[in-house]
Amino acid sequence: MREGVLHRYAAFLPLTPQTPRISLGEGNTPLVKSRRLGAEIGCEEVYFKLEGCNPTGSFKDRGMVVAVAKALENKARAIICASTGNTSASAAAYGAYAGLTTIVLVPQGNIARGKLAQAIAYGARVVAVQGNFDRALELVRILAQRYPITLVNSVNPYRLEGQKTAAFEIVDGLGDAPDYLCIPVGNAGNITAYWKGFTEYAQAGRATRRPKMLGFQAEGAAPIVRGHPVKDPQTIASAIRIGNPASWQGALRARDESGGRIDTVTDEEILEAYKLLARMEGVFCEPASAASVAGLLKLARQGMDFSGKRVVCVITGTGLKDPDLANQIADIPLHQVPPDLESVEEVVLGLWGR
Ligand code: AN7
Repeated sequence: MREGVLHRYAAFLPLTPQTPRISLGEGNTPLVKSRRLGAEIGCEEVYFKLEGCNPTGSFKDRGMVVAVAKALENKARAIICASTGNTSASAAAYGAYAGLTTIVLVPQGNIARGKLAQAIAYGARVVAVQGNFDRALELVRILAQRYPITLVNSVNPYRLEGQKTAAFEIVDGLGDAPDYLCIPVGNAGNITAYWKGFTEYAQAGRATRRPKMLGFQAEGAAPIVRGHPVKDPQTIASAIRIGNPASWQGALRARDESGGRIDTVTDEEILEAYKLLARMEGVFCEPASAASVAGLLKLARQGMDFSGKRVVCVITGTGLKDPDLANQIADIPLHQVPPDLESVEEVVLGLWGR
Protein backbone atom coordinates (compact mmCIF):
# COMPACT_ATOMS: atom_id res chain seq x y z
CA MET A 1 0.00 0.00 0.00
CA ARG A 2 1.37 3.34 -1.01
CA GLU A 3 -0.17 6.14 1.00
CA GLY A 4 -0.96 9.49 -0.55
CA VAL A 5 -0.71 13.10 0.56
CA LEU A 6 -3.93 12.95 2.59
CA HIS A 7 -2.37 10.32 4.84
CA ARG A 8 1.18 11.62 5.02
CA TYR A 9 0.44 15.29 5.60
CA ALA A 10 -2.98 15.19 7.24
CA ALA A 11 -1.84 17.49 10.03
CA PHE A 12 -1.11 20.26 7.51
CA LEU A 13 -4.28 19.87 5.44
CA PRO A 14 -7.83 21.16 5.99
CA LEU A 15 -9.28 17.70 6.60
CA THR A 16 -12.13 16.74 8.90
CA PRO A 17 -13.11 13.28 10.17
CA GLN A 18 -15.67 13.29 7.34
CA THR A 19 -13.10 13.84 4.58
CA PRO A 20 -12.64 10.53 2.74
CA ARG A 21 -8.94 9.54 2.77
CA ILE A 22 -8.76 8.75 -0.94
CA SER A 23 -5.51 8.18 -2.85
CA LEU A 24 -4.21 7.05 -6.21
CA GLY A 25 -0.69 7.00 -4.75
CA GLU A 26 0.14 10.66 -5.40
CA GLY A 27 3.13 12.45 -3.89
CA ASN A 28 6.31 10.98 -2.42
CA THR A 29 8.04 11.66 -5.74
CA PRO A 30 11.80 11.21 -6.32
CA LEU A 31 14.29 13.98 -5.59
CA VAL A 32 17.15 13.11 -7.91
CA LYS A 33 20.59 14.66 -7.64
CA SER A 34 22.04 16.03 -10.87
CA ARG A 35 25.24 14.34 -12.01
CA ARG A 36 26.24 16.57 -14.90
CA LEU A 37 24.06 19.65 -15.47
CA GLY A 38 24.80 21.13 -12.06
CA ALA A 39 28.52 20.63 -12.52
CA GLU A 40 28.36 22.57 -15.80
CA ILE A 41 27.19 25.68 -13.96
CA GLY A 42 29.57 25.19 -11.05
CA CYS A 43 26.87 24.05 -8.65
CA GLU A 44 27.60 20.90 -6.66
CA GLU A 45 24.04 20.38 -5.53
CA VAL A 46 21.27 20.61 -8.09
CA TYR A 47 18.27 18.35 -7.54
CA PHE A 48 15.29 17.52 -9.72
CA LYS A 49 11.92 16.97 -8.05
CA LEU A 50 10.29 14.51 -10.42
CA GLU A 51 6.62 15.40 -10.30
CA GLY A 52 6.06 13.47 -13.52
CA CYS A 53 6.13 10.36 -11.29
CA ASN A 54 2.67 11.16 -9.93
CA PRO A 55 -0.25 8.89 -10.95
CA THR A 56 -1.29 10.96 -13.98
CA GLY A 57 2.22 12.18 -14.76
CA SER A 58 2.15 15.69 -13.29
CA PHE A 59 2.15 17.61 -10.00
CA LYS A 60 -1.56 18.35 -10.38
CA ASP A 61 -2.49 15.10 -8.60
CA ARG A 62 -1.31 16.46 -5.23
CA GLY A 63 -3.94 19.18 -5.25
CA MET A 64 -6.60 17.26 -7.12
CA VAL A 65 -6.76 14.52 -4.48
CA VAL A 66 -7.54 17.13 -1.82
CA ALA A 67 -10.04 19.03 -4.01
CA VAL A 68 -11.87 15.82 -4.92
CA ALA A 69 -11.85 14.51 -1.34
CA LYS A 70 -13.44 17.78 -0.19
CA ALA A 71 -15.92 17.63 -3.09
CA LEU A 72 -16.97 14.16 -1.91
CA GLU A 73 -17.21 15.38 1.66
CA ASN A 74 -19.52 18.15 0.44
CA LYS A 75 -21.64 15.66 -1.54
CA ALA A 76 -20.75 17.02 -4.96
CA ARG A 77 -21.70 14.95 -7.98
CA ALA A 78 -19.76 16.69 -10.70
CA ILE A 79 -16.47 18.57 -11.09
CA ILE A 80 -15.35 20.99 -13.79
CA CYS A 81 -12.12 22.71 -14.79
CA ALA A 82 -10.43 24.63 -17.57
CA SER A 83 -7.02 23.31 -18.44
CA THR A 84 -3.99 23.44 -20.67
CA GLY A 85 -4.03 19.65 -20.20
CA ASN A 86 -2.56 18.39 -16.97
CA THR A 87 -5.30 19.63 -14.68
CA SER A 88 -7.88 18.01 -16.94
CA ALA A 89 -5.99 14.70 -16.95
CA SER A 90 -5.78 14.77 -13.17
CA ALA A 91 -9.40 15.85 -12.67
CA ALA A 92 -10.52 13.11 -15.04
CA ALA A 93 -8.58 10.44 -13.12
CA TYR A 94 -9.67 11.46 -9.63
CA GLY A 95 -13.20 12.11 -10.86
CA ALA A 96 -13.37 8.58 -12.23
CA TYR A 97 -11.89 7.16 -9.02
CA ALA A 98 -14.42 9.06 -6.93
CA GLY A 99 -17.40 8.26 -9.16
CA LEU A 100 -17.99 11.90 -10.13
CA THR A 101 -18.91 13.29 -13.52
CA THR A 102 -15.93 15.25 -14.81
CA ILE A 103 -16.21 18.05 -17.36
CA VAL A 104 -13.06 19.64 -18.78
CA LEU A 105 -12.68 22.69 -21.02
CA VAL A 106 -9.48 22.72 -23.03
CA PRO A 107 -8.18 25.20 -25.61
CA GLN A 108 -8.83 23.56 -28.96
CA GLY A 109 -5.66 22.61 -30.79
CA ASN A 110 -3.38 23.68 -27.96
CA ILE A 111 -3.25 20.70 -25.65
CA ALA A 112 -0.56 18.01 -25.85
CA ARG A 113 -1.82 14.72 -27.22
CA GLY A 114 -0.98 12.58 -24.20
CA LYS A 115 -3.07 14.81 -21.95
CA LEU A 116 -6.12 14.70 -24.20
CA ALA A 117 -5.74 10.91 -24.41
CA GLN A 118 -5.83 10.74 -20.61
CA ALA A 119 -8.98 12.84 -20.24
CA ILE A 120 -10.74 10.65 -22.81
CA ALA A 121 -9.48 7.37 -21.34
CA TYR A 122 -10.66 8.30 -17.84
CA GLY A 123 -14.10 9.06 -19.26
CA ALA A 124 -14.23 12.82 -18.78
CA ARG A 125 -16.57 14.95 -20.89
CA VAL A 126 -14.15 16.98 -22.98
CA VAL A 127 -15.17 20.38 -24.35
CA ALA A 128 -12.69 21.89 -26.82
CA VAL A 129 -13.14 25.65 -26.59
CA GLN A 130 -12.23 27.67 -29.66
CA GLY A 131 -10.24 30.12 -27.58
CA ASN A 132 -7.31 30.08 -25.21
CA PHE A 133 -6.95 28.84 -21.63
CA ASP A 134 -7.71 32.23 -20.10
CA ARG A 135 -11.09 32.34 -21.85
CA ALA A 136 -11.86 28.74 -20.83
CA LEU A 137 -11.11 29.64 -17.20
CA GLU A 138 -13.46 32.64 -17.35
CA LEU A 139 -16.19 30.36 -18.69
CA VAL A 140 -15.87 27.60 -16.07
CA ARG A 141 -15.88 30.19 -13.29
CA ILE A 142 -19.27 31.40 -14.50
CA LEU A 143 -20.65 27.87 -14.96
CA ALA A 144 -19.54 26.80 -11.48
CA GLN A 145 -21.34 29.82 -10.04
CA ARG A 146 -24.50 29.09 -11.94
CA TYR A 147 -24.75 25.34 -11.41
CA PRO A 148 -23.94 22.83 -8.65
CA ILE A 149 -20.65 21.75 -10.19
CA THR A 150 -17.48 21.94 -8.12
CA LEU A 151 -14.72 24.00 -9.72
CA VAL A 152 -11.38 22.19 -9.36
CA ASN A 153 -9.07 24.76 -10.92
CA SER A 154 -6.48 26.18 -8.54
CA VAL A 155 -8.88 29.01 -7.61
CA ASN A 156 -10.30 26.19 -5.48
CA PRO A 157 -8.13 26.66 -2.36
CA TYR A 158 -7.92 22.90 -1.66
CA ARG A 159 -5.82 22.51 -4.81
CA LEU A 160 -3.00 24.67 -3.48
CA GLU A 161 -3.29 23.06 -0.05
CA GLY A 162 -2.45 19.73 -1.64
CA GLN A 163 0.26 21.12 -3.90
CA LYS A 164 2.16 22.66 -1.00
CA THR A 165 3.03 19.11 0.16
CA ALA A 166 5.78 19.00 -2.51
CA ALA A 167 7.65 21.67 -0.53
CA PHE A 168 7.29 19.52 2.61
CA GLU A 169 8.81 16.55 0.78
CA ILE A 170 11.77 18.60 -0.41
CA VAL A 171 12.53 19.76 3.13
CA ASP A 172 12.03 16.24 4.49
CA GLY A 173 14.37 14.89 1.80
CA LEU A 174 17.16 17.44 2.19
CA GLY A 175 16.85 18.01 5.93
CA ASP A 176 16.13 21.71 5.37
CA ALA A 177 14.92 24.06 2.65
CA PRO A 178 17.26 24.54 -0.34
CA ASP A 179 18.81 27.91 -1.18
CA TYR A 180 16.86 28.22 -4.43
CA LEU A 181 13.72 26.69 -5.89
CA CYS A 182 13.39 26.90 -9.70
CA ILE A 183 9.86 26.43 -10.98
CA PRO A 184 7.85 27.03 -14.17
CA VAL A 185 5.05 29.58 -13.85
CA GLY A 186 1.79 29.39 -15.81
CA ASN A 187 -1.37 30.07 -13.85
CA ALA A 188 1.00 30.66 -10.88
CA GLY A 189 -0.77 28.27 -8.53
CA ASN A 190 2.23 26.03 -8.01
CA ILE A 191 4.74 28.73 -7.06
CA THR A 192 2.11 30.09 -4.65
CA ALA A 193 1.59 26.62 -3.16
CA TYR A 194 5.31 25.89 -2.75
CA TRP A 195 5.85 29.19 -0.98
CA LYS A 196 2.96 28.42 1.35
CA GLY A 197 4.44 24.98 2.04
CA PHE A 198 7.95 26.27 2.77
CA THR A 199 6.49 28.98 5.01
CA GLU A 200 4.26 26.63 6.99
CA TYR A 201 7.07 24.11 7.47
CA ALA A 202 9.41 26.82 8.75
CA GLN A 203 6.71 28.05 11.12
CA ALA A 204 6.23 24.48 12.37
CA GLY A 205 9.96 24.23 13.10
CA ARG A 206 10.58 21.62 10.39
CA ALA A 207 12.90 23.95 8.45
CA THR A 208 15.26 26.70 9.60
CA ARG A 209 14.84 28.81 6.47
CA ARG A 210 12.98 29.30 3.21
CA PRO A 211 14.37 29.22 -0.33
CA LYS A 212 14.60 32.09 -2.76
CA MET A 213 11.89 31.42 -5.32
CA LEU A 214 12.96 31.56 -8.98
CA GLY A 215 9.93 31.36 -11.28
CA PHE A 216 10.11 31.19 -15.06
CA GLN A 217 7.51 32.08 -17.66
CA ALA A 218 7.80 31.48 -21.39
CA GLU A 219 8.83 34.67 -23.16
CA GLY A 220 5.67 34.77 -25.30
CA ALA A 221 3.45 34.13 -22.27
CA ALA A 222 5.01 36.21 -19.50
CA PRO A 223 2.30 38.45 -18.02
CA ILE A 224 3.86 38.55 -14.55
CA VAL A 225 7.26 39.60 -15.88
CA ARG A 226 5.67 42.21 -18.19
CA GLY A 227 3.37 43.49 -15.47
CA HIS A 228 0.18 43.17 -17.50
CA PRO A 229 -2.00 40.39 -18.98
CA VAL A 230 -0.94 39.02 -22.36
CA LYS A 231 -3.87 38.81 -24.81
CA ASP A 232 -2.58 36.14 -27.17
CA PRO A 233 0.05 34.12 -25.29
CA GLN A 234 2.35 31.96 -27.40
CA THR A 235 4.89 29.26 -26.51
CA ILE A 236 5.84 25.75 -27.50
CA ALA A 237 5.30 24.85 -23.83
CA SER A 238 1.51 24.57 -24.16
CA ALA A 239 1.05 23.86 -20.44
CA ILE A 240 2.13 27.39 -19.55
CA ARG A 241 0.52 29.18 -22.47
CA ILE A 242 -1.39 31.43 -20.09
CA GLY A 243 -1.85 35.19 -20.38
CA ASN A 244 -3.72 36.12 -17.20
CA PRO A 245 -2.70 33.90 -14.27
CA ALA A 246 -5.29 33.30 -11.53
CA SER A 247 -2.67 33.28 -8.75
CA TRP A 248 -0.78 36.37 -9.97
CA GLN A 249 -0.70 37.96 -6.50
CA GLY A 250 0.51 34.73 -4.91
CA ALA A 251 3.43 34.61 -7.33
CA LEU A 252 4.41 38.21 -6.56
CA ARG A 253 4.28 37.47 -2.84
CA ALA A 254 6.46 34.35 -3.26
CA ARG A 255 8.95 36.35 -5.30
CA ASP A 256 9.10 39.37 -3.02
CA GLU A 257 8.95 37.68 0.38
CA SER A 258 11.67 35.23 -0.64
CA GLY A 259 13.93 37.77 -2.32
CA GLY A 260 13.66 35.77 -5.53
CA ARG A 261 12.66 36.66 -9.04
CA ILE A 262 10.37 35.79 -11.90
CA ASP A 263 12.02 35.85 -15.29
CA THR A 264 11.42 34.74 -18.87
CA VAL A 265 12.90 31.91 -20.91
CA THR A 266 12.62 31.67 -24.69
CA ASP A 267 11.22 28.63 -26.49
CA GLU A 268 14.78 27.95 -27.70
CA GLU A 269 16.06 27.94 -24.12
CA ILE A 270 13.19 25.67 -23.09
CA LEU A 271 13.97 23.19 -25.86
CA GLU A 272 17.68 23.24 -25.05
CA ALA A 273 16.98 22.41 -21.40
CA TYR A 274 14.41 19.80 -22.47
CA LYS A 275 17.07 17.99 -24.50
CA LEU A 276 19.85 18.39 -21.95
CA LEU A 277 17.69 17.00 -19.14
CA ALA A 278 16.90 13.89 -21.13
CA ARG A 279 20.36 13.32 -22.56
CA MET A 280 22.57 14.38 -19.67
CA GLU A 281 20.42 13.37 -16.73
CA GLY A 282 18.00 10.69 -17.91
CA VAL A 283 15.03 12.91 -17.09
CA PHE A 284 12.40 13.13 -19.82
CA CYS A 285 10.01 15.95 -19.04
CA GLU A 286 7.47 17.99 -20.92
CA PRO A 287 8.60 21.35 -22.32
CA ALA A 288 6.86 23.48 -19.66
CA SER A 289 8.77 21.57 -16.99
CA ALA A 290 12.08 22.26 -18.70
CA ALA A 291 11.46 25.98 -18.13
CA SER A 292 12.74 25.58 -14.56
CA VAL A 293 16.10 24.23 -15.75
CA ALA A 294 16.21 26.66 -18.69
CA GLY A 295 15.85 29.47 -16.19
CA LEU A 296 18.60 28.14 -13.95
CA LEU A 297 20.95 27.85 -16.94
CA LYS A 298 20.02 31.38 -18.08
CA LEU A 299 20.73 32.95 -14.69
CA ALA A 300 24.02 31.04 -14.38
CA ARG A 301 25.02 32.24 -17.85
CA GLN A 302 24.21 35.80 -16.79
CA GLY A 303 26.73 35.40 -14.00
CA MET A 304 24.57 34.47 -11.03
CA ASP A 305 26.75 32.40 -8.71
CA PHE A 306 25.31 29.06 -7.62
CA SER A 307 28.51 27.54 -6.25
CA GLY A 308 28.07 26.17 -2.75
CA LYS A 309 24.30 26.56 -3.10
CA ARG A 310 21.59 23.96 -3.00
CA VAL A 311 19.16 24.26 -5.90
CA VAL A 312 15.97 22.29 -6.51
CA CYS A 313 14.35 22.39 -9.96
CA VAL A 314 10.73 21.28 -10.05
CA ILE A 315 10.14 18.97 -13.02
CA THR A 316 6.39 19.37 -13.16
CA GLY A 317 5.35 16.77 -15.76
CA THR A 318 6.57 13.76 -17.72
CA GLY A 319 7.79 13.96 -21.32
CA LEU A 320 5.29 11.31 -22.37
CA LYS A 321 2.58 13.96 -22.13
CA ASP A 322 3.81 15.52 -25.35
CA PRO A 323 5.11 12.74 -27.61
CA ASP A 324 4.56 14.80 -30.77
CA LEU A 325 7.14 17.35 -29.70
CA ALA A 326 9.76 14.71 -28.94
CA ASN A 327 9.29 13.27 -32.41
CA GLN A 328 9.13 16.65 -34.17
CA ILE A 329 12.47 17.80 -32.86
CA ALA A 330 14.18 14.42 -33.18
CA ASP A 331 17.69 15.09 -34.47
CA ILE A 332 19.02 11.55 -34.13
CA PRO A 333 18.20 9.44 -37.20
CA LEU A 334 16.11 6.31 -36.96
CA HIS A 335 18.02 3.45 -38.63
CA GLN A 336 15.82 1.21 -40.73
CA VAL A 337 17.37 -2.13 -41.61
CA PRO A 338 16.28 -5.50 -43.02
CA PRO A 339 15.99 -8.20 -40.34
CA ASP A 340 19.20 -10.12 -41.11
CA LEU A 341 22.27 -10.31 -38.92
CA GLU A 342 24.68 -8.90 -41.49
CA SER A 343 22.71 -5.69 -42.07
CA VAL A 344 21.98 -5.15 -38.39
CA GLU A 345 25.56 -5.93 -37.39
CA GLU A 346 26.91 -3.44 -39.89
CA VAL A 347 24.67 -0.63 -38.62
CA VAL A 348 25.24 -1.45 -34.93
CA LEU A 349 29.03 -1.53 -35.30
CA GLY A 350 28.87 1.79 -37.16
CA LEU A 351 26.87 3.36 -34.35
CA TRP A 352 28.97 1.87 -31.59
CA GLY A 353 32.00 3.65 -32.93
CA ARG A 354 34.63 1.00 -32.12
C1 AN7 B 1 3.67 20.60 -16.62
O1 AN7 B 1 -3.11 21.96 -16.49
O2 AN7 B 1 -2.40 25.28 -15.95
O3 AN7 B 1 1.88 27.99 -12.55
O4 AN7 B 1 -4.38 23.68 -16.79
O5 AN7 B 1 1.01 21.53 -16.62
O6 AN7 B 1 0.59 26.31 -11.23
O7 AN7 B 1 -0.14 26.96 -13.52
C2 AN7 B 1 -0.85 23.50 -16.07
C3 AN7 B 1 0.25 24.16 -15.62
C4 AN7 B 1 3.89 23.89 -15.06
C5 AN7 B 1 2.36 25.71 -14.47
N1 AN7 B 1 4.21 22.70 -15.56
O8 AN7 B 1 1.89 25.61 -13.16
C6 AN7 B 1 -3.28 23.18 -16.49
C7 AN7 B 1 -2.18 24.08 -16.14
C8 AN7 B 1 3.25 21.91 -16.08
C9 AN7 B 1 1.92 22.34 -16.10
C10 AN7 B 1 2.61 24.37 -15.06
C11 AN7 B 1 1.59 23.61 -15.60
P1 AN7 B 1 1.01 26.78 -12.57
